[in-house]
Amino acid sequence: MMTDRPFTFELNAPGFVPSRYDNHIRRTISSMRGQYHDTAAYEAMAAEGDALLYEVYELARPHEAGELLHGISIVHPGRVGDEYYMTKGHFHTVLETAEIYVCLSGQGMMVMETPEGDWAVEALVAGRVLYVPPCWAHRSVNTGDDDLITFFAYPGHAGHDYGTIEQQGFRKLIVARDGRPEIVDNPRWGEKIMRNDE
Ligand code: S6P
Ligand code: ZN
Repeated sequence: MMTDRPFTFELNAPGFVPSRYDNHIRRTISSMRGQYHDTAAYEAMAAEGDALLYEVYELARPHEAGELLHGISIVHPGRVGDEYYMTKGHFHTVLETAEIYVCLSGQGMMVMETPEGDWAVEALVAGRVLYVPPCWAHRSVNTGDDDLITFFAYPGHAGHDYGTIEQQGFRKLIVARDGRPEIVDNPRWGEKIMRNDE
């Protein structure tokens, strides 16, 4: 087995962009079709151009158990209708894999749920560490006026299952009510389950 040497990198650049990274992922409005509950607001915004909603800087490591995939996630501030800019969100393909987030800057919320329908929302503020246990899907939501910046690390063999969330979203949405973030039920959640029960 090849043994890598230890390495370091800095997060000193403006906006916490890592001093070294291997992948820079940019997710725009067109990659979020079907994710925002206000479809009219979504279509109006998408028609104006392909706005950048969030970015991820990844350090490439082998996708193997024992490795830790890690990097910086930056969700820009903004809204589609009354819903804040957010990541797609996902379960890990290997469901029993955890993830750790450290909030470096900004204000937001991590929306989480399990396949059994249990849910949790934790506020993200600079200096706060969030442990996402195995089996919890996770989505970062920027509820502030500045970038929401987090450092993340998760097991190399975890993989990403986006499809489950794409089908019905998360159980809870974070929306602006009188200028403040509020947790509300996602009207679309459970549709699939109801159909399956018919
Ligand atoms: C990966 C980890 C983060 C997200 C990033 C973007 O397991 O949770 O790196 O990839 O925050 O979110 P998403 O849902 O588009 O991958
Ligand atoms: Zn993850």
